[in-house]
Amino acid sequence: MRKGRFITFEGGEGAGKSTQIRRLAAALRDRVREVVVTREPGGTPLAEKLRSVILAGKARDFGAMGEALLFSAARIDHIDRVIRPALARGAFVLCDRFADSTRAYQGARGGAEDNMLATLERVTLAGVQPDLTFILDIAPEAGMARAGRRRGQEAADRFEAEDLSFHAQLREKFLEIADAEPERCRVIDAARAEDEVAAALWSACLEKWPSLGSERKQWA
Ligand code: Z5A
Repeated sequence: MRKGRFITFEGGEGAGKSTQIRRLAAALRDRVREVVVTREPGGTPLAEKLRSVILAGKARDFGAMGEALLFSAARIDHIDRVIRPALARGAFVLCDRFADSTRAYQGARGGAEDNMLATLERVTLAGVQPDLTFILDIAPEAGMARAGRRRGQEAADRFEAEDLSFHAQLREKFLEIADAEPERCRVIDAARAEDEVAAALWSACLEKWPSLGSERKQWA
């Protein structure tokens, strides 16, 4: 039985997802018994192996649908071994990227067709849906500049190396997802200072789960 809460973080490169997950996890740990922080692609040994293959560009020749299948294989392992058990224990699960990234990245630039991705998503998730999704929105130029500064001399990975028009399309895709699913998604202006973004995320959590504002530890 599912008792926990599932929050996903989505958005373009350098939007600040990892930074904000750390901050939200710290805020939640004061209030809930268990917080699980995880990421995609990855989160299990098997899924991390697939992550290395995909981000090195070794699966690129399979095309967008082939890459979507690999991301989904990694996701099934992640859901089965980490996410579903954590939700069953009553944990808050915070995940850096999830199924919306497949919709956006593999669907961008006329890649995999939306209806094929939707079918794949239904099979892959098998009912494990996020309760809340933060779409960290930032102009791709600004996000790429942040990520480039952090990367320094390291080579760009499979997706970082795509051009600006690809990243602009991703932004549109994420905003379309938020428009289509307003109950689940909150678009957060991620161009602001870190503290302001963190405050916006926290207030969205309080709006969704008002009892998080009480002093007592909960979600036993
Ligand atoms: N992918 C896919 O195609 N299909 C899928 O189904 C899935 C994924 C699940 C995974 O990359 C790639 O896989 C991803 C999509 C694809 N491709 N890309 N690109 P990843 O996990 O390695 O990278 P990422 O998800 O794109 O994250 P990122 O580039 O590491 O960015 P981030 O986590 O959003 O940002 P950050 O690390 O928190 O911050 C970046 C820098 O900005 C850092 O130096 C911070 O200190 C700084 N920062 C953060 N916030 C701020 C603010 N507010 N102001 C100023 N500076 C800030």
